[in-house]
Amino acid sequence: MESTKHGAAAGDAKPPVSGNWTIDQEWESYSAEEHAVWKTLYERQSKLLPGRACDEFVQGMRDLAMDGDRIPDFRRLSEVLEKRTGWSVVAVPGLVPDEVFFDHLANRRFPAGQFIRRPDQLDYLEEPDVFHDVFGHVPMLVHPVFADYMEAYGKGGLRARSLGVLAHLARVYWYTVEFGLIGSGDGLRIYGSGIASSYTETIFALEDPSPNRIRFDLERVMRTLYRIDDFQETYFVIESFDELLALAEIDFGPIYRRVAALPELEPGTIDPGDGLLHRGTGIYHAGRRRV
Ligand code: HBI
Ligand code: FE
Repeated sequence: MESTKHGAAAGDAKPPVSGNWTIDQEWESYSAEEHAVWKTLYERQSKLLPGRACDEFVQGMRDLAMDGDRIPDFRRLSEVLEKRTGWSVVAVPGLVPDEVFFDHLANRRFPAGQFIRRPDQLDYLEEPDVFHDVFGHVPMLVHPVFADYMEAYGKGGLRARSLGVLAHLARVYWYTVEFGLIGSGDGLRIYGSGIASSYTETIFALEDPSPNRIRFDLERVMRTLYRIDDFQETYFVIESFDELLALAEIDFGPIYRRVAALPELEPGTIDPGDGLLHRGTGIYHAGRRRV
């Protein structure tokens, strides 16, 4: 069947999905309203992040030369990335199955949601859209060490899945790639995309007294449950991106076995062995639980 970009009847038809779930971004088909949503989000975050996101993130934004006026064209982002780190950005309809997701990462392709949130969803949605994926994730893929870590995560994901321990590895992804903080000479900075793509969580993660901030420790993180529907109760802090990439050198096999024998930790728990940087007041989530 012919696809049409102009027929009103085809307005909500999704592009065809291929074996690895990629679709055409169909950049020319975004409406003025969709570009306007990007602009609102982009302008808010690009003002907020300098001095809050780590320098590597801000530098990545500059190198990509994203434009506040338009949703970026993945072909252009990929040209920049391919020269820098050999990554590319491919379009997907939304969440894809774990093995598909990992296979893309293992091959240095970042699967980015093609759609953009509606104007009434500016602050929160669960499916990754083009703003979260492109604004939040792609700047760090310009950084060679982080780019290698992401590939290693894809490879590790395929392995973890075959060992039946994906939940443990997914927590590492969550608390690093999505919600990670990093120490700098000037205090804590953001590198996690779930924080960097959210106005309210940017402030909460760095400045609010409520959440715990704890030194990253691999086994500790593997044991820690997380929230997908609200701000995190705990953020884990790395010292450098080399610390992350060093994880790729470790054999996770024995670690998965050790962790399986230990109890899981609730998102807000503080454990006696923690490198506690800030003991959260917990007020934010306590308030939410009462209502
Ligand atoms: N699909 N598009 C997309 N984006 C993700 O971040 C993603 C996914 N599928 C699975 C997944 N993440 C996670 O569940 C894994 O990291 C475990
Ligand atoms: Fe994400």
